[in-house]
Amino acid sequence: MTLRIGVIGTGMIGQQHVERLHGLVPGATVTAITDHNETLAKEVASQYDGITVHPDGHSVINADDVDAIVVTSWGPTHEEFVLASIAAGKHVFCEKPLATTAEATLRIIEAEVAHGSRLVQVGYMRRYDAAYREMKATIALGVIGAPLVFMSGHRNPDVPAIYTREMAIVDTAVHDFDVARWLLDAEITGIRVIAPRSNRHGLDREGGDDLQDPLLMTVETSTGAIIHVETSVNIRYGYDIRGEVIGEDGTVALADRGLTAVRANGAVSVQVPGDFQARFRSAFDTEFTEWVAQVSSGEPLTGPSSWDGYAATAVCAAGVQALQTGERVGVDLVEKPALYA
Ligand code: NAD
Ligand code: ISE
Repeated sequence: MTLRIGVIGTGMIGQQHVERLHGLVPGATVTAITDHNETLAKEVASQYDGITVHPDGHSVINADDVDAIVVTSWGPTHEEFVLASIAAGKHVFCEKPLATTAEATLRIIEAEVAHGSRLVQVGYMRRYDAAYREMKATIALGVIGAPLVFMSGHRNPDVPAIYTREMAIVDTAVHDFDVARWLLDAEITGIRVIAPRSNRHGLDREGGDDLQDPLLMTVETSTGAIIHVETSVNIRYGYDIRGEVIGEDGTVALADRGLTAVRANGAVSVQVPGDFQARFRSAFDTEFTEWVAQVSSGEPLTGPSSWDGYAATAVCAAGVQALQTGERVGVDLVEKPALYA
């Protein structure tokens, strides 16, 4: 059976996911799309056979030729489309964040729990990256002993003018929070945020606010391990995702990414990806391949759940408060429903 997918939001990442789901991922096809910008949606549909443009997200969700939904519109619209998909009894893959407030993510959890089985998956694609998976397997084998510290560096060469100070937490570090919870098998219980003087590239930006960049976050977990997150979003040299878990007997780190290492002129050089697409392309492919296979076969979903979406958003809210106040802010999650055990 081919899974017929409707995509809501055909901007930057929506277009990439349409391409992926309409040819690359086995057993999937895109039948319906929509975007606030109808001209854009029509332009995207015209590049493929068999895709109908719908007037809005609800029309996509309720279309007879749509089995499952992918939400790639702006964050504040996610709650509405995820809730409507659950009401229609259809599987929904929602790009991060699941919703922009913890209260909204809890409404999604409530609706999914009332439905009685998992329908929602959230786009935290790092869990599908081969290097992070090997890191998690290494920890599980006990090679480095119990994990004590996770150092996570999240570096972007630049960010658009619309990027605000808080986005270093809610848009960028949110990936580090999710992957840390998954790697360490722990919940996040508190956060502090400090900043050195700002990178000059984050100041006097044309059409954008001044940024506090980099940010350094100290994040506490339920197991007693500490996570250190560094976001540097104007670092120019490349898109570089660093990660090292320090355990009782050793460490495991993400290796450099280049396919080759050049030794010449007294130096060794390895290429750094230019952007998140280059760094995580195969993680996105794997993420959708596994999601489509699980939805089509009716197997239980194993990807990031509404609970993971809630936990990440709750940490972000605490992180923003910690940035604004300079204080440690605790993260108090509600009791986890059995559906997500
Ligand atoms: P974008 O602005 O390029 O695209 C979003 C599109 O959604 C726009 O074309 C907009 O017109 C459309 N849209 C907004 N509201 C809509 C509505 N109510 N109905 C229909 N269409 C609507 O943004 P983007 O960079 O593609 O990001 C989209 C989402 O993907 C965001 O939530 C973002 O955080 C997430 N994202 C995830 C990753 C990742 O690494 N997993 C990377 C980039 C973006
Ligand atoms: C973007 O929205 C993403 O999700 C990327 O993965 C991240 O690296 C970037 O900082 C965000 O702006």
